[in-house]
Amino acid sequence: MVMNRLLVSISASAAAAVLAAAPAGAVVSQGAFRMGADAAWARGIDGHGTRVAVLDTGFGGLTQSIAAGELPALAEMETMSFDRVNGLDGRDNLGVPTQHGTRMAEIVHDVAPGAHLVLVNYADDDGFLEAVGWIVANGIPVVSHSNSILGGPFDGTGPLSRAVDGAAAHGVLWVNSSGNFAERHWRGVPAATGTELTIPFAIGDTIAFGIGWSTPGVEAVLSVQRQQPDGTWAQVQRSNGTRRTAPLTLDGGAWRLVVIRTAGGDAPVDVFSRTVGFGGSSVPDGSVATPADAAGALAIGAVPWQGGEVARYSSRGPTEDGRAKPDLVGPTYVTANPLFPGTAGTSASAAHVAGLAALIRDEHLASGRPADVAALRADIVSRARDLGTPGPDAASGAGMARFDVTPPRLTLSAPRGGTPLLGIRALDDGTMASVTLRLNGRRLRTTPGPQMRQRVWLAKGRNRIEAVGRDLAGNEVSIRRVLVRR
Ligand SMILES: [Ca+2]
Ligand SMILES: [Ca+2]
Repeated sequence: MVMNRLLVSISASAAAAVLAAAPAGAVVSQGAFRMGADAAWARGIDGHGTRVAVLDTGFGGLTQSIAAGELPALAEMETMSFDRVNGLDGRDNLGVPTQHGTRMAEIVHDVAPGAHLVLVNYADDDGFLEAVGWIVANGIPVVSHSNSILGGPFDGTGPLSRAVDGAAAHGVLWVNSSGNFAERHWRGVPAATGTELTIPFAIGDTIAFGIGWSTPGVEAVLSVQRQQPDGTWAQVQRSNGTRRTAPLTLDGGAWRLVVIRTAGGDAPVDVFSRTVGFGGSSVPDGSVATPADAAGALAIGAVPWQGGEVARYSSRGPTEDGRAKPDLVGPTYVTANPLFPGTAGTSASAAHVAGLAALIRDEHLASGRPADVAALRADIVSRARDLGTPGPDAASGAGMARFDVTPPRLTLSAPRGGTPLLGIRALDDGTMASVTLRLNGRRLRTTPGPQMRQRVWLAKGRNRIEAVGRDLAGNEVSIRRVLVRR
């Protein structure tokens, strides 16, 4: 759940256009508009009546976020902590104070401002299982969980993934980040004598690894080794019963990671790294971690909100047992709180989709449609916009999550004359991305926003005019007109 606070490199005008649409008092994530959540708000659908549990390791910075108007008052939220040492503030997977949960809650709140937020945190596997039980017992219908646990198997059969399946069977729509591990994952057959992975370690790196396999009878361990003055390698750490290594900060020596098969025959294992990339040893396929690997989890990959390309780091399917994951992708690299621009990773994407789930549940309840997990999942997946090749793929699943599936309505005005001033105007419940004008098949101009006025020079005879409008959620419409110049 590494949260990158990268600076956003969007154009100032695009940012201004999106941020201008935000309600007063708080900045709203660009991802909300990219999903066309504003098309829901325009119809009074804001997630009210739905409790969303934001499950995380820690909620540092909560007071400041509430004071800034980025989250509702504490009295309007619920909180529950299963971290008996640090309470709701919590610590991240490496034991460091974290505001990750607060950032995620802000995103859910931006997308579904009417949803009732329940902030829940945990510190370890037992705490996670307790939290799942508490969420089920409290009948909370949507969970936003942006964390990955790196002890395998990664085939949906581990205890944490089974717990998520149980929650789903009890009516919880569990939205989970698929993980940021496409470049921090290795899959291969380790030797009994040990297979070294080439990791570009650096002084000061804090490292933590996990391993898993599905083949019965196989056992394998991770060995973190440091080179000795005489050139030999000594083991400093070994993966424990949870198939993970404890966080370790590297000093200036030479370090390596070795995967050792200790039982069973040749069989593939998956190795995940919490922090550092695997360089030339990285294997993007199969990099979806736990509990996103659970059948009951809606696993979410990452696409920067302005574009249509899956982020390089976004974990890819399939799972160890060959199931397709992620289920879909959501927007990331957003600003939901102006003090934290560029909140990135599949974490942010999953929080957006959890907010979307609250909107869609609200819509289902308001219109008398079924709002059970299967109905909501089916609706969310069916609305996704395919990215790239049609059909699900290992990087983007069913495509980009969105609420708005309605194309804009376009009007084209064309006064008579040889050089008419054409007017294009688009109406949409969501936010318009652009309008484009084509003349005789050639693109004349594309402008951001909902309208354009453009003088065109018409050739003698028939001139084919085409206006295309596209909203931020990717819905497109075009209208055509033939203008004759005598
Ligand atoms: Ca916000
Ligand atoms: Ca639309």
